[in-house]
Amino acid sequence: MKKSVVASEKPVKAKEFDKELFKRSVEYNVRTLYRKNLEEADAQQIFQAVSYAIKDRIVENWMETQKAYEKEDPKMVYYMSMEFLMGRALGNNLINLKAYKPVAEALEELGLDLNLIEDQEPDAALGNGGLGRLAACFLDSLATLGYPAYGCGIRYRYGMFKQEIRDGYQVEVPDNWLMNGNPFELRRPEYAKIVKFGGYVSVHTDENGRNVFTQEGYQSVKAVPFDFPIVGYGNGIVNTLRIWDAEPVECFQLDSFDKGDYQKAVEQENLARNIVEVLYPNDNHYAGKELRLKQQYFFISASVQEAVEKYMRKHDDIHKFYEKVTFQLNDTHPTVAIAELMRVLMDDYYLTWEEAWEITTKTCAYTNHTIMAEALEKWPIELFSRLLPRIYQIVEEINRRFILDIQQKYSNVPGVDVQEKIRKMAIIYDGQVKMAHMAIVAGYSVNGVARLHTEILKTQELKDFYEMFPERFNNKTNGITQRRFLLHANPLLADWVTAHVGDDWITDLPQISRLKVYADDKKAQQEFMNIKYQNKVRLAKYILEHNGIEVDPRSIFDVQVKRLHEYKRQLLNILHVMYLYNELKEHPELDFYPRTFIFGAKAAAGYRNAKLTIKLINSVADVVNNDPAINGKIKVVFIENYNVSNAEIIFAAADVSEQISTASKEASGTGNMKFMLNGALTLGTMDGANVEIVEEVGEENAFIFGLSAQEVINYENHGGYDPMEIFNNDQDVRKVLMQLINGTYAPGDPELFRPLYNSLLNTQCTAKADTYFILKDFKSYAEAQKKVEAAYRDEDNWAKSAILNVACSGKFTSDRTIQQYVDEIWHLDKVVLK
Ligand code: 8GP
Repeated sequence: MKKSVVASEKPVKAKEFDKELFKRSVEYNVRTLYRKNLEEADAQQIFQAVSYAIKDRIVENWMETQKAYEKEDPKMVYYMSMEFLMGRALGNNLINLKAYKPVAEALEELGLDLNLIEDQEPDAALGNGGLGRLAACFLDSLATLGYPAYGCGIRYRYGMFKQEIRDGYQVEVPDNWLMNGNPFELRRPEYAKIVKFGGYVSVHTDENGRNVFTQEGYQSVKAVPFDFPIVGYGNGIVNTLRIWDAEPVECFQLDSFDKGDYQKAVEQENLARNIVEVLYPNDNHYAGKELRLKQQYFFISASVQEAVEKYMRKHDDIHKFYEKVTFQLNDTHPTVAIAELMRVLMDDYYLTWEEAWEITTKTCAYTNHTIMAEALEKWPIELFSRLLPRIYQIVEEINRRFILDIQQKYSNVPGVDVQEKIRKMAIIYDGQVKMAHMAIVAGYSVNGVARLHTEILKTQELKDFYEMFPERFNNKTNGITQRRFLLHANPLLADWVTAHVGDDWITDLPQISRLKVYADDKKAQQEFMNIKYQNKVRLAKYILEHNGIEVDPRSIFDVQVKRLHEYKRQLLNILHVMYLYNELKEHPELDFYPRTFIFGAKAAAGYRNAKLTIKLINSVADVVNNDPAINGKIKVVFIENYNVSNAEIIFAAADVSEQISTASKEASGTGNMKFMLNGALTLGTMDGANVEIVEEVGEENAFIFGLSAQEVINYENHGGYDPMEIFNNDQDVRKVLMQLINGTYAPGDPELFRPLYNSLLNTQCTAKADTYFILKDFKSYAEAQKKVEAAYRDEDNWAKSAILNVACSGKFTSDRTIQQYVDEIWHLDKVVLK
């Protein structure tokens, strides 16, 4: 680990929380913001007043931190991401200020309930799922560990859509999260930047004989940053998430009317209005929309310009930029940063190509988050070059030089077809710009997000690149912040853990392993199960309020919450529920342990099979939940609008964590870790980070089933497998599949679920069937589910396994992940405020 820099002299962290002062400032804020007193203010107004009071405290630490960074001039990481799925800020800020309990007490003295106040805050849902939430966990860990960092992103006016379920279907409702204003953000117009789109590039030679490239005839947008404080846990550090808003440049000058530029001015205004309007709601899928590329370049250009300017405010030698700055590219979405940095260095700082390349390739590092082919970003040349003409020139040159490198490396290697290498590896090929290739060619580090995922990258997806640049590849298994997902989300369990092993786990999660000695302790087991029960009661109440479904907290809570995607196989889960229901109907005497199957998932708006799966889950719920013949033994619940806030309630209440992706498809998963931390047992495939979870907790404390990644890959390499064989030979499977098309769950429209049926069987043989091996894994899944039931009947042993899951979750803190990024990629120094 690297040395610590001790910066500020002033003690900022030990400041006692002054309850009376806090109460006065809440009252004062209500008065000055709304001209009301506490009794008159409504819940939202109180939320605002409380948040402003907390922000006042944060701002002091924020200034201290930034002053320390200014003084010590440490190296900084810029975490560049299209998505930051932050969730709510108030509760988290209180937790990290170590002020949660005193604030709750102070509010109680004012007759207010902190929980209800927290519920007034809309989620900052500037992300789709795993990738965006990972970015948020990373920011929390960076601040808590005291590493200088900026998050760089977009201030979408509308975040991830709100999901309503109407008649069993998902309906997308705009998420107007800024409607009431955001108390924690700070607008920073003094750091605004101009970002240019379109036009053409003219070249002329200057007096020194240098080629000067100028973009002309372009449209421009003003990027205005909004800063969010990222509070470290109990250390006084406050980092910044900087997200960019778009405004039109002020250019309505009279002479431009005269020149007929009125049209252009209007277009610029529209561009500004559209560019940050909405987050694209696709997870693990690339839609190729022009506006999306505009969004990417917009926030990247602004962030890169700011990073360079900030550096130059303190230094005079741009050549050493990479000593103070590193860019982590969160998937390929921010990859234009590579060409943009080249552009700034060459066009604004007059560096040569070689000088600029040297700096860029020491600055940029890339994380890959998925191997799903449909997620790989490839932009048509026509679009890319029209929108970003100068950037395209630079990408072309990177590509030209890279192809020379390939030729040089492989021309004389026997048995290597150089043309084939170029075809597979070029950045520009077949009319497309391949962003992942650029990220690897220009990045000094390429990492996957779980051990298995990184291995698959090295041996399959990115094999050629690994062969050429083996030293760049490394693994960083994902992690999650225990401060949000245990300390805040599950206060009962958090207190219980602290009572048994002290509170070091809050900043040093591996300490939680000291719980292991309690795994066999009968009293501890009972206490644990009692806490789980209370959390199930809390979730049952949420479900009743939000879904109108009554569930029994004594049943097994079997939960699958995550984005809806075919590879995540929610369909396997619900087909199995249909199978169980058939069993119960045929054998009413069956000794069946009551089970509540809980789903939560948003589907991309244009993803037909995903949306149909939601409808299927709700249709099955309708039938099963209302059939008195099964006596409430199975309940199916689809939780509307799964998001970070309700996730916190859901994880705490889960007994079984469904992590059932087709092996090799889930890069890591992070929900799996949140469940484990809250003492749920994993029912999963050997995929993503499940592999490492099982390694930590032991296979006897999880339920593993299904094909291995290698088996899946082998089938894929041989054209798949034949699901008809299973259909023909397995009566149970056949019955369930027939129920998809005989109206059992859609009496008015028996054909409704035909597309799902076809995706599994494809009787017309027009496309591959069951590409996600649902039928192939069905039996093995059903057997694992039987084991779950048997295991749950032995309550002591279940409690033991659950406690061991909590105790063995230490590896999966994002603090560990970030420390590895720091040690092995970024090489930052800690800043300690004294
Ligand atoms: C996800 C992966 O699917 C998941 O396994 C992993 O845990 C997570 O990233 C964090 O590493 N990928 C995405 O969320 C993703 O590709 N999203 C794109 C739409 C942005």
